[in-house]
Amino acid sequence: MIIANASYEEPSVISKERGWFIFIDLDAFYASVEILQHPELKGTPMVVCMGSLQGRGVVSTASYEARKYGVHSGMPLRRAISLCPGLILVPAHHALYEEYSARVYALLKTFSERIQKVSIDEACLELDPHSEPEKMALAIQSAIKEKLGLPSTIGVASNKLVAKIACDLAKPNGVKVVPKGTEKTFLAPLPVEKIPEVGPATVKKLHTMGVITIDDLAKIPEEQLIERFGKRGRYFHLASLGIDLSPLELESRPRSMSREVTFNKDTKNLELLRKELYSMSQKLAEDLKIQGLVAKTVFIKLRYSDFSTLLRQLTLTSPTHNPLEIASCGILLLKANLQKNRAVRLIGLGVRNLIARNKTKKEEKEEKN
Ligand code: TTP
Ligand code: MG
Repeated sequence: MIIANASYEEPSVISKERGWFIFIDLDAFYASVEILQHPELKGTPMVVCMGSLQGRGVVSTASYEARKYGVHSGMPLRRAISLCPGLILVPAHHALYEEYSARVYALLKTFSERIQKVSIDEACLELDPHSEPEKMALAIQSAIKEKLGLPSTIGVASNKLVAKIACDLAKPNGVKVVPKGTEKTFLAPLPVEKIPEVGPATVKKLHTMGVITIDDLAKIPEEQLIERFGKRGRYFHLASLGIDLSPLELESRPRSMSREVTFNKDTKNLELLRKELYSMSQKLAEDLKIQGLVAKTVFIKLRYSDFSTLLRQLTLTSPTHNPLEIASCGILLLKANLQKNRAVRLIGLGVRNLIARNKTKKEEKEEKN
């Protein structure tokens, strides 16, 4: 149980026994996905970048080898190159990162249905109070590595906020458990900027108030923080005590759906590829109808014999769940992108950008009858 300071007045909520929160963040995510595509990059100082490789490009993420030179996300490429001679630059492939993100999410769902996707490479799971969270965290970390080849770090605590901060501290490739009741002492020595939402401007203000560590923050009366920062003041106060009562935001709707087939024998046969797209489009349309969804974006995946993988997508002017429309988009993408002299090992078809479908009047009437 967390003991708040004497002025805190919601004991009934605080004393209610809550479960364990497992916060997962993939390590150097975009870089790790690129390394899976190009294993020769492993162990090198490299960055995944957005924008022009020569001109005004920016670092999306840096491998941990590049971080040793001070290279980090958001840094202009020119600066990164000057800090780290020999830095390898790789252009970003967003559709591929989305795909890996979806695979990680699907894998995590096999551990617990209570899951919140926090960002493209972060998720938080909730376990019941009597589970063994450390064992679970280690099992999750191994599964992500073994099944998908990706390194990750996991923080475990009695709430989301402390679990996230623990995860941050354990990077890379670590697991950090904060035992129940030790949240405040765990946070106390850390710099205030470890609290999410305490950005550079807030840090400056806090520093002028003499607040450097989270313990310093905990000593400032709540009223003073509210006076200075409004509603966020209350959040800062609770955060400094290791309190976060926010529940998981559970997802009610899938982000994407996809189907894929791996051929027994690699193929260059366009007719066969088209046939597979048709059959996958039927299944996808069925899945969409069951969930009452329509899709705005259709994508295909092609994996050639050498395992190089290509993802291409197109966005429709009006969303659909029509199998023929989905198939036509897939075939269009296939024709535009297939390299005819290369044999295909796997083909996939998927939809994303899913929204709830408004039923037609006729369907509503049929449902009522
Ligand atoms: P992060 O989880 O913040 O960073 P990371 O996974 O690369 O490294 P680590 O978690 O080990 O510290 O972000 C996830 C991905 O989001 C990251 O791989 C690239 C992308 N990203 C950007 O494109 N720009 C940014 O400024 C940041 C912070 C991330
Ligand atoms: Mg990450």
